[in-house]
Amino acid sequence: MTNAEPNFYLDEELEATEDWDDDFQTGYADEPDPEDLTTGEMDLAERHQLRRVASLRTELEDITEVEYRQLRLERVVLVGVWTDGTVEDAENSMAELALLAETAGSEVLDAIYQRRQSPDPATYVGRGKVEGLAEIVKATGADTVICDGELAPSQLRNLEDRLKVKVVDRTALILDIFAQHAKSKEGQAQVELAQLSYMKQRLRGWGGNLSRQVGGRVAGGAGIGGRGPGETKIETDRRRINTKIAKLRRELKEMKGTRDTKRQERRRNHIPSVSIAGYTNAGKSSLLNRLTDAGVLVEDALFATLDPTTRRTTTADGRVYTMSDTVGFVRHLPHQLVEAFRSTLEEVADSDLVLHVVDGSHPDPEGQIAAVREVFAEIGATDVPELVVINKADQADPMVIARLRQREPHSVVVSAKTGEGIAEALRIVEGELPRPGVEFKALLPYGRGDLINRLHQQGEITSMEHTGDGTIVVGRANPDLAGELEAYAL
Ligand SMILES: Nc1nc2c(ncn2[C@@H]2O[C@H](COP(=O)(O)OP(=O)(O)OP(=O)(O)O)[C@@H](O)[C@H]2O)c(=O)[nH]1
Ligand SMILES: [Mg+2]
Repeated sequence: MTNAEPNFYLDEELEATEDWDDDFQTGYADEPDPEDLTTGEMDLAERHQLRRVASLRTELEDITEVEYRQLRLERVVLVGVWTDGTVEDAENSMAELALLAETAGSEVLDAIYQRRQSPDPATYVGRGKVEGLAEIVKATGADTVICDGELAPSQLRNLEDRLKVKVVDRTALILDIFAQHAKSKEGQAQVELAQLSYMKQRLRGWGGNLSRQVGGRVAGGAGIGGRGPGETKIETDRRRINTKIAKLRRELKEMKGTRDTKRQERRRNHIPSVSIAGYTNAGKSSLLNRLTDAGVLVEDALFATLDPTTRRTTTADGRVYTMSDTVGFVRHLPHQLVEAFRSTLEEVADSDLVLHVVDGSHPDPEGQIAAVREVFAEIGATDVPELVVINKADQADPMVIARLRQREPHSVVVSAKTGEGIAEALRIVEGELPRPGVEFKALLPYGRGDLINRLHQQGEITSMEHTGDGTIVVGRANPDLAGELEAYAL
């Protein structure tokens, strides 16, 4: 796998956003024929294409770029500190870090972890272990070390000094994936805001660290976590970061305004909303596609979806509601991201029902459920009714499914791949949509077919009888509609 175009150079970022009012999407030489593909397939094709283009770019500005381009193909060694839990927990955590690294475009050469009470304040792994780590780095020819946690700037610096390669933490890695995957203007602004707040906290920390700026194999700017500013101009950079952060916040606020308007409109029309949430790669987008024919991007990669997609759909009896797919969660989701994505995540908190998708074939589905619920708590979504959707039943161990069913009685087992359980899931969802609040009985003249239509879409019709004077309808409606029916009440 190759890395995408490094996408975070401060100077470029600051300039690139000057003309943000223009369309962000740029064309590519050989785009797939849009006629033949769903939006999701197009996104996927575009994403793969973007990567390929980045790595195959041939024009060189000067000779030093030859070396520089090789650096982008990151060859990484993973390092973890295992403080509590079982050996499996530690291995799962490292396996996830490896997936994250691969999603970012790196090649994982080796992974090691150490059991310790807590990470070493100076060097993350124990000081005595740094030597051994340096040997592994040398033997494998790695150019980057990724630590499984959020490291203090001094820890990163100390490790870099001793290992002589670039060292990044899990937070920087996740930010990097988000940066590669952000597609909409809002998504890009959110990721950039998160990156800038991460960098701002670290400007001082990188101050004395030449390797971030020049020299050796760790030339400035390349690859994961290297998208920060150099050590020079730190003060000006800090000022520019602050200005940029303020600008992004303003822009995000405007974008949120547009979304709020749409949401209010939905509220006014009493259209119930269902959110699909869950751990990254659980199958949320696949489920949305299954449930609504949405045709959104599905990829075996972490954080494939960053931009929320909302689809309008109807129940078997014709009631309209919306279903939205959104960004996936992960253990220790960097708080800068939760903050930056808050307005997107608030939609989950604001919905009438959350479908919490969990990958039943994952080694630790319970751990994923717990991690997702932590984020629910952070975004104020704990009061929203939740249906646990145990996905990937086609490849999950039946014993694990039974265990999950027992722990999570309010759940349904499905396979978005084969369609198993989907009808049942829809039935439960429809049953849990909020019911219109007002009961009514009315005699509608034949000229008011419009009211009957609206009752089908927004209300609930219990019985309907055609008489000589009109149609007698009994059912439930929302206050607005019930008000309009008042004139014909029986
Ligand atoms: N075997 C099997 N694979 C599935 C099923 N549902 C989804 N997948 C696969 O799981 C991977 C992730 O699916 P997505 O729908 O992209 O997952 P997501 O939760 O939207 O992931 P992110 O957007 O990255 O957070 C893809 O390779 C899907 O084909 C299922 O029921 N069975
Ligand atoms: Mg998705």
